[in-house]
Amino acid sequence: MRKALVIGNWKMNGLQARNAELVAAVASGVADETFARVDVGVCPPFIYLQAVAQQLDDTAIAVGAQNMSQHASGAYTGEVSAEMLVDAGCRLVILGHSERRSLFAETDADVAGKVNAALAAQLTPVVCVGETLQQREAGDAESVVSEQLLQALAGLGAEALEQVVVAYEPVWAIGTGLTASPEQAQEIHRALRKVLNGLSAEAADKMRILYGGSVNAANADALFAQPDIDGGLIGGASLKAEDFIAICRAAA
Ligand code: G2H
Repeated sequence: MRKALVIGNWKMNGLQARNAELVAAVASGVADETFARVDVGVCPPFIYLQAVAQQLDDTAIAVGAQNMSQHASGAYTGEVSAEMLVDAGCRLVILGHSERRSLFAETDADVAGKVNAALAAQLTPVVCVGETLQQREAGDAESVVSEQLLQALAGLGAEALEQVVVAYEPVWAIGTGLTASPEQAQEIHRALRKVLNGLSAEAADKMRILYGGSVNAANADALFAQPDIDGGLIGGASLKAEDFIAICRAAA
């Protein structure tokens, strides 16, 4: 059985005082036994990673970054390496989020390079894939996300694959209030599991595939009830402790 995982992607939101409040509320909200059945993570902006990691030091909540460089070190102004993230207390890193792909021109090859760099530093990569509305309407959703996944994971063996988390985030559902129906999401999750199965049957069964895209306290239960949905990557709703805790409870 795969253990559920819920990760908050704060995107470019929050300042120190607000972060400290949010983190304290989430930490106390997910402290009881029910939540032992779900892994929880939060991904603040780079500059706050260390402070949040320190605040969560004595909890089970993992801290992650929203992006990183594929390079180990050197003349890459403005970039942050996997090793630096680990040094700051991170255990996770979101890679290939559609906002990175569309706003910052990240390619599948960039994502693959980052996945390898993250694994080499023992960081858990959370690899995002998702189709645009246009691609879905053309009937290409499954082939688009399958290809993104294959490219991101190219060359990885079973042992490495088991360290990877996949997140299906339909671009048309991100921050729009539109959510894929549980059935639509399950259909793509099943297809992604099949792709993983083609890479390693053993790993595919263990790998967690999260759903992301306007998940909230009201729709989380039905999404997480689907057999191939192993939790969520939560944007807007992760900025409100009460909502994020409710979503974690739905996954537990
Ligand atoms: C998708 C998601 C979190 P939201 O980007 O990664 O954001 O829940 O706001 O749609």
